[in-house]
Amino acid sequence: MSSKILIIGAGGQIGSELTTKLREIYGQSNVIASDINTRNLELVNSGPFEIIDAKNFNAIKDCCKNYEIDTVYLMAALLSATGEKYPMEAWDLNMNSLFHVLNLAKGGTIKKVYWPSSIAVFGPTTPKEFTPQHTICEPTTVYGITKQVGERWCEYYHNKYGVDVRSLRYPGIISHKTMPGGGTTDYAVEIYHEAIKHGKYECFLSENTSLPMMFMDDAIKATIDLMQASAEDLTIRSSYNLSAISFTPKNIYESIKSRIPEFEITYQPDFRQAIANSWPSSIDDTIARHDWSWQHSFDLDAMTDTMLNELKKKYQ
Ligand code: AKB
Repeated sequence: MSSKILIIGAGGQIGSELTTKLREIYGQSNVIASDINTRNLELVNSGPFEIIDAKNFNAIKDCCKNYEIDTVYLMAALLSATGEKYPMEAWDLNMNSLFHVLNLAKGGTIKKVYWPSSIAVFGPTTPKEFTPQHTICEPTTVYGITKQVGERWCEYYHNKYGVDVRSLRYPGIISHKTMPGGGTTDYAVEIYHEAIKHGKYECFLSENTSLPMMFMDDAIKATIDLMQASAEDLTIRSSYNLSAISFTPKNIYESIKSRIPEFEITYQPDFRQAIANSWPSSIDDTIARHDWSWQHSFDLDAMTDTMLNELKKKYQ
């Protein structure tokens, strides 16, 4: 299992927990974390760290050469809500960083690439329930457009140049360790923090907005399982549908309230409601379950138990 790994965007919500897990598996010195900032001190101090702007091809290339990297996880991206505020920046970062890494793989500098896609590739014309792997994808957000186009390029680089690129369409990811930044599904993390800190939460989505979600431990497991799967088993080189749970703000509120009876919620939908309305409610991930035996572990109540227990410790 010898591998030299570079994580670009290691300071982000998924990147930081992925780095910790990969360092556990492959050894600290074999996993190089990189980001444009050094705010996450745990990350910076727990193994090799490089300041890298994901838009800078030469910085990525030099790092790959210096450390003899064979595998890159490209986790840097502007998410759905931020992308609507800064469309050109989202296009620039999300697309150019992907081309940099795919071109390094095409040129033989690296052997394997992981790139996250999202349920944001779907749009209002996509079937909403149990959304299939192959279906109408007409995204209406800049973020969704970058992910849809990125998927096409991943498949193209695989078919045309033999690049071993692997990808998952993440739903909203919930964690007690790291905060998300700039997404539409962020409410499902904020709500737990506010429940513990203030006993109330004002939700920016309406109470019956159902979205696909996943606990972080499942997301990290899925990512590593996919990367460790043998190439012959993989039938999707654009991005795999991936699913665990679906719930509404009302469902998560009730799950928290059954453990914190005084918890209260109000609803004040903002511009993110339109984004949420354009996404599916649930996802059919049969192909991932078949190809590389994907299975999730956390349902809503198991997630609520873990989130509340861990956050109570954190805030005490
Ligand atoms: C977002 O809300 O933008 C992300 C995503 C679903 O990709 N969490």
